[in-house]
Amino acid sequence: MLQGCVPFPGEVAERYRQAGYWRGERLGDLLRRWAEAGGDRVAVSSRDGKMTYAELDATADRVAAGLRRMGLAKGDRVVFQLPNVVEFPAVVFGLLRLGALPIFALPPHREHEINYLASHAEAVAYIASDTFGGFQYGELGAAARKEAPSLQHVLLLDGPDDERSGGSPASPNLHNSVVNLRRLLDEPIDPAEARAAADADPPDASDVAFFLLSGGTTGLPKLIPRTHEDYAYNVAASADVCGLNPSTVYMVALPAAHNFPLGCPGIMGTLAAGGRVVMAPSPKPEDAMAVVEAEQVTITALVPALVIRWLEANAGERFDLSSLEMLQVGGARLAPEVALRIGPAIGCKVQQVFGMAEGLLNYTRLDDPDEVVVGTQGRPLSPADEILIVGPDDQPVPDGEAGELLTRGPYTIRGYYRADAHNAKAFTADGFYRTGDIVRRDEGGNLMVEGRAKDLINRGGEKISAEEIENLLLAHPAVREVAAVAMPHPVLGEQTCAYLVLRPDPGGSGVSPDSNTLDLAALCAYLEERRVARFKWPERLEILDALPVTNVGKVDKKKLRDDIAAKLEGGS
Ligand code: OOB
Repeated sequence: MLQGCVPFPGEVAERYRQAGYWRGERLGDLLRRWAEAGGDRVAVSSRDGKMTYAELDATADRVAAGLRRMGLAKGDRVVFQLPNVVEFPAVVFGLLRLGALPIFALPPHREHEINYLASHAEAVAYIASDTFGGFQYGELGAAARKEAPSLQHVLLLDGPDDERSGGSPASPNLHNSVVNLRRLLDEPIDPAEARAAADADPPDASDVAFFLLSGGTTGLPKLIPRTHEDYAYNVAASADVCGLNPSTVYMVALPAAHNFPLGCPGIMGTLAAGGRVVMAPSPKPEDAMAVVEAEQVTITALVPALVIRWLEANAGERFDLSSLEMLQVGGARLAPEVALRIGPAIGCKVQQVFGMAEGLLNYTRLDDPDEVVVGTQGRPLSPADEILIVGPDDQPVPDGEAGELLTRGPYTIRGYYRADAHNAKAFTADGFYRTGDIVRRDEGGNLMVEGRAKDLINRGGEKISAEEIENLLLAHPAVREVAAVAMPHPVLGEQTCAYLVLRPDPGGSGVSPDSNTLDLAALCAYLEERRVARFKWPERLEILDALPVTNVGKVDKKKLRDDIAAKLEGGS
């Protein structure tokens, strides 16, 4: 097991193997099996191209072989920021075969996040698209290379190529250069040779396969190490519960690197079932619905904010969405009123998914009655998922009452990567993960998410750590105190409101003389200068003389949340 990760205890691992949850499967080998079964069928497509199962398998080998020639090896960490392109699965499976560990960053992440990931994990490579959504990701690679001495390779899909003048990926002087990823994907090398190179030094099924990012409640995002066999189970069980089969056409509308579209059942579950994955360029209603119509999509996953946008865009009337059998909704609270509108407007079934990158997945089932699908967030995927609902004393609350959800199971991590101090708080001594979600359970075992004990803002499914924003804003010379809280938003669910106390005498204390005029635009400019992902920027600023505190002296965030909700309610 990689240093800095917390392994499952030996006897627990043994139990999961005995019970058949873990089958000693490596994700890279699974693709071989799927390719043997699927062959010439299309595995993945986008408006830019497609790959059959056989092509996906062979391309993953070429990527692995090319990366190995560049010097990458088992256990190396790779910051991975590809958007929803048709090459996404091939590059991921290439890394998985090599045993190199992608760290799944999201397209909106900028230098602040990427530099941290590269340094914290001592990544050796950065992989992204050259440009996407008008942004040049090469800049992030170059910046990360300055920040993280470990980072040797920047691979950009369709980007510049330092070696274009005749070199090959085999050339050792590729170190410290920018490489066009396309060259690895298309390298004319013998398939058997590529396969031998891909499989030369395979990882163990119990090894970490990749890192997902946690929404994070502390200053910086935590890395979530998922193993080959835990994720193989996550994917297979999810595909099963969602009834995926060879006629499934799954559209990736959310960022492919997020756990939900990646493996719940998502891309990997669709491939496991022999179906077809369609990469949508964006989740915007017009773009995504045109893809549903053109590709005869049968299932997709959205966050509630996007569902609302689809409904507002009159999805069902403007596009033929009759192929769509099921809409999975998760990542944030789905209001029952919204859930009820989906069937009539879009003509498909709804499945609520309450999941987390750390592991535990809850799904409403395909044959659940309407009141369960509309009114609950489903029940655990696995019979081996252990659920505790506890009060502030960590003792279970009486049946039917709300408390914090703790969980343990065959696909839930036992610790974050390189985070000993945080792990001591985020996990109980006997290995339960403290989800920070306040839930209630009905007699059927279905969970209802009632609130949150953790200090984060859930902006349409994108998680923002309040502490991270507070630390950033505290570094501003005009800011003395700050509290970031969630404010209600009709579509996104929540947005960030920053409450600030300014320094009394900016002039006298040596800070910039205009700092007492601090407004939202100035604050956002400040965060932009620090290259912080835009979704984390506060969308409202409130200036106070002092922050309210509780009787133990902590900032009273509940009071602030109530204050901003009341202001919005009152129209100010
Ligand atoms: C998914 O994963 P993350 O890691 O981005 O966020 C997890 C957190 C949960 O702890 C919970 O606070 C919230 O997001 N959440 C929900 C929810 N699904 C997630 N809150 C209310 N209702 C829901 N249905 O968000 C994620 C991972 C895999 C599948 C689906 C979602």
